[in-house]
Amino acid sequence: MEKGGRIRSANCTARQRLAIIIPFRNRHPHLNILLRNLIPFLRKQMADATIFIIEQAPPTTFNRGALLNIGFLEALKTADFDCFLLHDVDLVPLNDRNFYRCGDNPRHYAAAINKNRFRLRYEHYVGGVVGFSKEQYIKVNGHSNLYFGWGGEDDDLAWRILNKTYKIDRYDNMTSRYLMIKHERDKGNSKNTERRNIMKSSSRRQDVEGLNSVKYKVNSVELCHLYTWINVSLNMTE
Ligand code: UDH
Repeated sequence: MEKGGRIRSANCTARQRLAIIIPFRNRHPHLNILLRNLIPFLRKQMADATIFIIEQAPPTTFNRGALLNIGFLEALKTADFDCFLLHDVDLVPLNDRNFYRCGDNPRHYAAAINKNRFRLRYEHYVGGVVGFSKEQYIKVNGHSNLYFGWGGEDDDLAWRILNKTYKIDRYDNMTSRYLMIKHERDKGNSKNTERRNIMKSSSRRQDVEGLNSVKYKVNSVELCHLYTWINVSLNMTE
């Protein structure tokens, strides 16, 4: 692998350059397991992929949506990526044919998770692992930044996708299987009890709140062997 966590085949030029964006705080054992599986998986798919870990500094409550927006913006400062895989740290793909590439619509990859008995949780579920081309993510204006704590940001994203007349693409149930590494709810990420209220204004604020309004400060960027590690603080004026 190249410094900063780029994987690519020596004898094949991939059509798309992928950024794998992992929102992160205090889940080191999960990250080790994921990388041990994800790197060989990407190699088999002959991907040209760079892994970015976007770590949220304390003390603010975890905000997965904002971290994914930041990952998208920071990755683009390093290279002109075509396709963005927004990837939870605790989801290990089980089928090598779950092809990490972008197409005409955003794609929800993690449709069949062991925790949900390998069934889609509900029709518009887009949690866990979802992929966008650069144009698609800009058009939906990324995730909302308003969801601090667990829940809501993924359902808000589903509406953003559908509002912009995209479909949610998925592979079949055998292909889109994942193992979720068992865990309890994290400290600093309690259930967001306001999530349903915030969702009510989802469509109204889509174009002005999201990727184009996220506020953050980059504390450090480290180009490591397996990934680029970016530590950020939220809600800071730049
Ligand atoms: N994440 C972190 N650190 C945190 C919180 C979240 O890294 O403190 C990231 C990580 O990539 C994780 C993702 O955000 O995979 C999603 O958060 P999550 O794993 O908490 O979401 P999930 O829906 O959690 O998987 C279900 C709650 C499980 C509670 C089980 C109680 N028995």
